[in-house]
Amino acid sequence: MKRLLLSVRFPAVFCGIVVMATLTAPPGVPEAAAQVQVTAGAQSGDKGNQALAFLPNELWIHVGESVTWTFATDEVHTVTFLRTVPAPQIRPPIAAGCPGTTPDGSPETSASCINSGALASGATYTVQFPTAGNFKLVCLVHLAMTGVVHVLNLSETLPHDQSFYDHQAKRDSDELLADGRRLEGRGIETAERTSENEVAAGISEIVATTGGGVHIETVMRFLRDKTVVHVGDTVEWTNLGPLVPHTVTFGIEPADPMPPSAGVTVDSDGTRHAVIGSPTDNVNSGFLVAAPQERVGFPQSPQAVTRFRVTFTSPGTYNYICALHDDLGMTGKVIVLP
Ligand SMILES: [Cu+2]
Repeated sequence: MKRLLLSVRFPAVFCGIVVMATLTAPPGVPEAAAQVQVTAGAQSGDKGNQALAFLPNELWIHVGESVTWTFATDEVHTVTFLRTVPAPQIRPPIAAGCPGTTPDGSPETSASCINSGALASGATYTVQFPTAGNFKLVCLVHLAMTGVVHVLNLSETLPHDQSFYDHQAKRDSDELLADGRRLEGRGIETAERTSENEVAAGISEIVATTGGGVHIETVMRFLRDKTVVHVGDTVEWTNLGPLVPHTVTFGIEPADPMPPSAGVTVDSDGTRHAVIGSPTDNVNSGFLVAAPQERVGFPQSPQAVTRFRVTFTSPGTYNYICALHDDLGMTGKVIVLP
């Protein structure tokens, strides 16, 4: 994968939850502005199972307090508060930011955008909240990875403390990663039932949470990562989940993996199709992903491409990657026998 930004690369450890002691100031001494510590993302030991989630994704703090997110995974995320005043900002592409990034510790005011940029592997980002209100949080990398920060006036009582958030983050991440293991099992079972020529290119699901947010759990793997066929056979890849795009890329990874490479045609059922004659051919499926679905008041979504077919015309070993997730181990091979 081509990193969108050069984030500081810490050792690839799963950072888990940072526990912060709550200090009570002695009488007469003003308390330091309190700070809540939470996490963006969780992953399995092999990185293949990714919870695309703010953990937890609903927080209550007082005016003047701040929230620090630790980016716990090898997969990148952003902490982004798009501008909402005077009108909601159009969601920008990740490369544009909103625009660019804002410094660590920036204040969220609704009138300008806050954006950490794409971070991973133990990096942290803090946002201050000087005014009361409800502030929606998004990740610019992952559609539907959202959360909310409720900022209350000092006269109101906070419903939860840091230890509650620590427990909730642990529970959410355990549940999501368990869902991921179940999804992976389902993908492998499906592969065992279907023909050798069919490969799941990733599998994912959306889980609704409180506060109007959602979590996404995704398996960044080709389920059946080794396929054995004969010359003249066609292999078909299908992305089995929503929202998380994948590619099937042979040869040199293109600078922009979103569009299909030259020579990729479209079958009558809308599936993209390529013919490969040599293990050195450069062929890219382009993004395979289901379209965001319908919303009242918006134009109908176009039918999206979730499948890719390749017909192999000569024997050999054909290695391929997902151009987005190969650094998480999303790779595969097709062995073509005479
Ligand atoms: Cu992928």
